[in-house]
Amino acid sequence: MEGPEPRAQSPEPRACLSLPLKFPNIPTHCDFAPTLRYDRCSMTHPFQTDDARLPAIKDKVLVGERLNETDALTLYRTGDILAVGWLANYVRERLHGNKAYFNVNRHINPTNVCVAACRLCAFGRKKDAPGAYTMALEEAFETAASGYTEAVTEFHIVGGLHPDLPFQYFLDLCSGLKQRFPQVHLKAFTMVEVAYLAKRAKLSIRETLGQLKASGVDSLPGGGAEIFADRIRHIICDHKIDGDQWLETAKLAHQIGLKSNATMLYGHVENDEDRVDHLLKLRELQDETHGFQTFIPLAFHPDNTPLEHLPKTTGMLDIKQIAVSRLVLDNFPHIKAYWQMMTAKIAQIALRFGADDIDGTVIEEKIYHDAGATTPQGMRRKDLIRLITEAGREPIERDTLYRPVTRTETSVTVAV
Ligand code: V47
Repeated sequence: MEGPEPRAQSPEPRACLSLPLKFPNIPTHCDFAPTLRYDRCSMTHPFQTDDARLPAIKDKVLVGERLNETDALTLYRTGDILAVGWLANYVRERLHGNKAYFNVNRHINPTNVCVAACRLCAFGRKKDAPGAYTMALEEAFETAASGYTEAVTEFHIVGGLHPDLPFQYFLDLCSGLKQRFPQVHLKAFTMVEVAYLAKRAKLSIRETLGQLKASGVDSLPGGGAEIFADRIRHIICDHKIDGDQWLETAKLAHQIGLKSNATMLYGHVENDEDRVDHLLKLRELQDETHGFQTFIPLAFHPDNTPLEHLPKTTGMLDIKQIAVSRLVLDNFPHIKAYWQMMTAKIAQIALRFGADDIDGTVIEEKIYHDAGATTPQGMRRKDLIRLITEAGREPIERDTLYRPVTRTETSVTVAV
């Protein structure tokens, strides 16, 4: 029988976690004690496929050999999702065993005013359009505080490309948040926003990133990457920086010590070759910088966008996208099944098809909900734990840098 050695049993499930007393309105003990419902996930069944192209890929995966463009295209095109899932799960367990990560975070979108008018987007508005908003700094600080009840460890901050807000607004936003919430990690501004801020402030990208870092930015989210191929970018986001500029900005961020994530928007007008090209470009940059932490495939949500005639992605494509990403991005530590985007149910299944992370509590998601997402806008910590536990995985609360977070009755501690 082929496959990994049977794994040692993981430790017993931890006792019920407690929450800090300094946050009112929360019971001191959560009412859900994680129990593992299924046997732990050691893969006892052999690899099987009736697709003659897959055994050669399996041989590479088992010895840790890098997959090439043809392999990646084969993985997209095969109908044998279970075989692809077996391979992705093998890699996922080799890297992370039975652990599945989540965090307690809050999204803050300071403005939805955006000059870009991307066809993929339902969130951005012109300055005077109905529904356009821009938070005053105090309002942004209040928004941050209103999601703080579960002792958030991360603020995820992204917004539109506002034509008038000065660079100083963003620096003050970050320094103000750091002052008020010193222990919260600021994962802020996509490469697209950074490039736009640099242009408006007439600074180099490196200088812009340096000033953002000095004001409190700790890392960058992965948004705005979409699909790097020009042909597709012209259709879905023709006013954004191009793929090379996105990659160059990420490289500069990594060079000054800021980690980042990376995304890929799929399920619109791209084809398999475009997806593979995107993954290989990310893999190439990661070989150079090792600055990416997590890859997050994002399923296109067409509602309320100029592309709303396009069909939504299916569960099968979402799962396959996770699995192929895990297999091709061999130098990315983490693959995230973002539950808000793919639904909690599919994200849970993805934990057995290559994903090791499901993102966090989020609290107030706007970008996907403007585009028709039917998921809740946030999830409680205990529900994330339940989701992971019911997938037979061991829930690990992490901070943005994947350090384990421990909660006691009086504190939240990050292992450094
Ligand atoms: O940049 C916008 C995408 C991104 C739509 O780094 C859309 O941990 C689908 O990047 N349908 C923002 N996608 C979200 C994002 C993200 C989310 C969660 C975690 C992290 C992380 C990053 O959402 C945008 C764009 O690529 N997007 N509109 C839409 N209609």
